[in-house]
Amino acid sequence: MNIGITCYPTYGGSGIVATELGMELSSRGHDVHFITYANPIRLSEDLPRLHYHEVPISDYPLFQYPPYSLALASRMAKTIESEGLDLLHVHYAIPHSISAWLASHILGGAFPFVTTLHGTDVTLVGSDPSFLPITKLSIEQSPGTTTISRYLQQETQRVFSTKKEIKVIPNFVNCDRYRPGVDVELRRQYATPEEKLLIHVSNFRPVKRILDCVRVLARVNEEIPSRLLMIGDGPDRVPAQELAQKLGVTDRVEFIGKQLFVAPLLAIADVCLLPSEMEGFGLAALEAAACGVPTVASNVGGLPELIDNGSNGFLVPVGDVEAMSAAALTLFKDEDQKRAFGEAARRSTEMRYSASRIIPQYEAYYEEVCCAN
Ligand code: GMT
Repeated sequence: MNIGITCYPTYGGSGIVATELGMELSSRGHDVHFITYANPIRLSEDLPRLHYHEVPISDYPLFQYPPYSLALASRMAKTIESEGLDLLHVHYAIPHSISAWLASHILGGAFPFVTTLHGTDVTLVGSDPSFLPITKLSIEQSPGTTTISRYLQQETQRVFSTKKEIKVIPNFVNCDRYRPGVDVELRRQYATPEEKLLIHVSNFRPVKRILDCVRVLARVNEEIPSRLLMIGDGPDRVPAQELAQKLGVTDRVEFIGKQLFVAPLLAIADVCLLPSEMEGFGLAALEAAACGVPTVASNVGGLPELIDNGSNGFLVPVGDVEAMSAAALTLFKDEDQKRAFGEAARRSTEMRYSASRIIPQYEAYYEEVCCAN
């Protein structure tokens, strides 16, 4: 097929899923056209059949807020025509879904597109009164809609009071690129062999509750010498650094910023922490699981669909630092159990969420939406 993909081309989970999906589709023989304001950061340039169409945006002085959604719709319509696209797949509803709907109408109103909802486009931004009506419209008008978990499917129907049929296609991971295997030299940069290593990956937005990661590190370090590796960046980085200072663990928490290749870093960790307030799915936990690293996470959103509490990770109430620390310490104190959890995490990922299992579900859904349109 000839597929157009629109996403946020940055470090957010939805952009990563969209970029990985495009690369998987291209490796399966599809032509994939990214229509975005910048080249997606994880996009590998040496793969065939991948194309990039930048969305130009005018900075005319009248515009206090340049109308990106409209520029995007025009670019989508132009690319559909010039490249002969079969279908558009947009990731994150706002504003991509309404832009796709406009593009379809520019071309007569029958062009097929799929909207994938990822999380905060439903739970935070989409449910904000300033965006709710337009997001509801775009979801209801989307010829195909998917969510990344059963939780988000139900939440979408509840938040937007809609009976719209929504297909669940979960997040996926390439199990060949994300795999277990400790690079001893790399690990030595962040911890000694006697120390335990916690890891966290996110965009450091308040919804991720990264200050809890620092609190957990301080707590477990009282019993077992430990370190915390923080990957990513965002608004809560400085508050987290200040907290580390206040708790006297600055030298035990390392912030290494945004990283292009997280797999080798995940693989050197003992436990991944995901204390989020909410997660549509929890891609970081899935990537850690593929690397054989169990996650201790909040018992929210789509996380219980991915983490089997007490067998491949632990789920604790949101904000319960003591429970999160106790779960990490359980694994730290019993090497055999930690290994068994890591192996179970890898096994369940291969069986349920490997790219080779999930990508065919997208392909089948594209065919279905195109045939129905
Ligand atoms: O939270 C993020 O990392 C960003 C956000 C996004 O939309 O860019 O991620 C969401 O999409 C990911 C990929 O589908 C999911 O795995 C995350 O759970 C989801 N984040 C939230 O719901 C908070």
